[in-house]
Amino acid sequence: MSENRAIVAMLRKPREKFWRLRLGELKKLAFAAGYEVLGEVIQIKEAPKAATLFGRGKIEEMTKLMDELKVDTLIVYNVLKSIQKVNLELLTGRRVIDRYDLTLEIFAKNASDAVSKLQIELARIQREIPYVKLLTSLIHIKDRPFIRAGGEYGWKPKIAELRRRMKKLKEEIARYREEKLRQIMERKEKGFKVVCIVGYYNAGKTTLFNALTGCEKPVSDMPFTTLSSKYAKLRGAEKILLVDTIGFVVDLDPRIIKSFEINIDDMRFSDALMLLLDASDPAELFKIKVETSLNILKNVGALVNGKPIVIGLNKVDLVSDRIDIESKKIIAKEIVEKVLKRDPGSIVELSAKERRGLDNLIEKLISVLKV
Ligand SMILES: Nc1nc2c(ncn2[C@@H]2O[C@H](COP(=O)(O)OP(=O)(O)O)[C@@H](O)[C@H]2O)c(=O)[nH]1
Ligand SMILES: [Mg+2]
Repeated sequence: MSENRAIVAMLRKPREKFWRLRLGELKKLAFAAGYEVLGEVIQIKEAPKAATLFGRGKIEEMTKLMDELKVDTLIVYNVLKSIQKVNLELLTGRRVIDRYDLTLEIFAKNASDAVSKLQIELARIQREIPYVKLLTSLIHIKDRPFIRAGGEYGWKPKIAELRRRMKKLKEEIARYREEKLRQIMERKEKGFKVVCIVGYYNAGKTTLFNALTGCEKPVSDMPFTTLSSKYAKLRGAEKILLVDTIGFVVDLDPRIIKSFEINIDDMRFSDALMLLLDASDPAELFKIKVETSLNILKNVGALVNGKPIVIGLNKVDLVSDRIDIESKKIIAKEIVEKVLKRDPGSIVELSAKERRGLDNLIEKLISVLKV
């Protein structure tokens, strides 16, 4: 059986909206993590089963499908509790991962710098501890006659080791964070203004960053190509720095956001945000992205004290219909008004790839920063 053959499964409520879209995004993540998704199973249910998420019949159906398709990984859209994960693994005989694990797998694949690696390891350990605890306690029940042979005590050192490692990682990350904050303060003291480019993956943030700074950071349509943040001077402006950082994904788990605190600091301590949107997204997805981006930014404290936010509608080269572009501008404007209770001003149309609309954007950035 190939390691990378998978099916996806989702539990959704009867009247859940946009589930097809969300499942589609999960499949894109799976693809980015290196999986071949060969099938899907959906259960429509008001409330999940506490112990297994899915019902028995559905689990049998999944197992049968995985046998037929020779699949050994079950990717679950819903974020699983440890008990649900363990039970699904026992019942299906497959490796089971959820949306959270999947995101971490992509991070791990793409992390090249030390601090991203540390942050990922921490997130993984935080996930692993309750799982290992539960798993070993189950084994311990099953092997009751052997408790004395190390069953009971066997897992305790493992958990202790994970806890020690977790403590060490937290300390190391804190040191990086301190250093990072020191650099941020130093830039401020030197009179630099910082614009942080934010938005979903694939919006074109890195392409725009490269076009505006002359850098050559790698660009791709895969999520989380950019993990570490990079600062560079905006061309034509001596005192403005741009920072390109990690992108959002649909249904991003708050714990993942938390584990990328260092990147979030770039958003928090910037003088303005540049929210980049993809004009070629279908309207419903576009809406979800604008709304969640703003909510994440608000929740992490990146939009306090009336910090200016410039909204860029990128990839207009892909949209030939003028009405489509205008309607997306209206959607974005309405959502900003609803979520932030303020007027975003004019929304800048651009094509980072074809370098259209960039002068207009630079002008707008300079004007909101009042430099
Ligand atoms: N057609 C078109 N493609 C773009 C544009 N900007 C970026 N892209 C493409 O979109 C994909 C994602 O770009 P990237 O800059 O890595 O996005 P990021 O994830 O937001 O950093 C790449 O394949 C880019 O070539 C644009 O203005 N027009
Ligand atoms: Mg990028």
